[in-house]
Amino acid sequence: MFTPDLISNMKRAARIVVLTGAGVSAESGVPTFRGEDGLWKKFRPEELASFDAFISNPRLVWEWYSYRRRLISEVKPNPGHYALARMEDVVENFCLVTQNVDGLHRSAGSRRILELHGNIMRNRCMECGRKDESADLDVGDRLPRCRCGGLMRPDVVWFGEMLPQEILNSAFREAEEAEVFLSIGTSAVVQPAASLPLVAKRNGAYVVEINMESTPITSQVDETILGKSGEILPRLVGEVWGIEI
Ligand code: BV8
Ligand code: ZN
Repeated sequence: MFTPDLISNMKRAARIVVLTGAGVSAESGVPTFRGEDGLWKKFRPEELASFDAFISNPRLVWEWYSYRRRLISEVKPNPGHYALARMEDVVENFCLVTQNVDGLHRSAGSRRILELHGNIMRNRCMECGRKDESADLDVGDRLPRCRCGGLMRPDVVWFGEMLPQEILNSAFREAEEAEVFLSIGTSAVVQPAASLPLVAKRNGAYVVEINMESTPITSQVDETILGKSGEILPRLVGEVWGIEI
């Protein structure tokens, strides 16, 4: 299933960086964004995952996030998440950069995680910036407010918003120093996350894409393995490090 190049590069690598997207959570039952059952099929990103959408209709946006929070609260990590958590145990320098906001990597035991787009279960005050990790799943008949009176928003990065600078800088530094870079379950269209595999490639990393379909970076990576991450990743850690998931 895996090329000798992939196996030897993974075995030898002291620094492995992984970028994940919604595809890694698909087998847990979390709908992806752009796939057949994708979230964006029902709603358009500009209508919901944007600051303007929130300002013009906070209740609609809050209901969309509550729907997603409830869905995510009922799902579990899948073997792909667990395989990445075990990879971190055996690789000297490992970093997991995720675009996902569902928190499933942490639930699966991953530790060194850079959440590029925030976390859907956390609220942030629009006035004072206070963060609240214990956000309610459902939005009640009154929109959530901070003790300062400010309106709370989901602590995620919307389109047109800057990613958290510190986290983004770390992600680029990790990509520059990676010996092996895995891009998993992402359509590689959202920037700046989608440029990370190419930064790794430009700096000499062996770059492998694991996805259900080819993407805009497929022609620029060393290898693309088409298939489900929940099946491929356990087989990969099994073959490289003898890990049983
Ligand atoms: C920014 C959080 C700088 C919220 C998300 C025009 C106007 C405004 C902005 C732009 C513009 N043109 C370009 C931009 C930049 C924009 C962008 O990239 N747009 C794209 C769509 C063209 N980016 C931004 O706005 C970013 N900020 O640039 O700031 C700036 C600031 C001010 C002014 C100018 C510039 C912010 C981007 C972050 C947006 N927030 N999410 C929320 O979740 O509600 S993005 C959203 O997409 C998720 O985070 C998601 O992770 C991310 C990427 O999608 P994927 O994860 O790849 O998911 P997708 O469904 O697309 O693909 C899944 C893949 O998995 C598929 O390929 C499928 O085949 C595969 N798959 C499915 N099942 C499996 C599988 N693979 C393996 N196994 C399986 N089982
Ligand atoms: Zn506040």
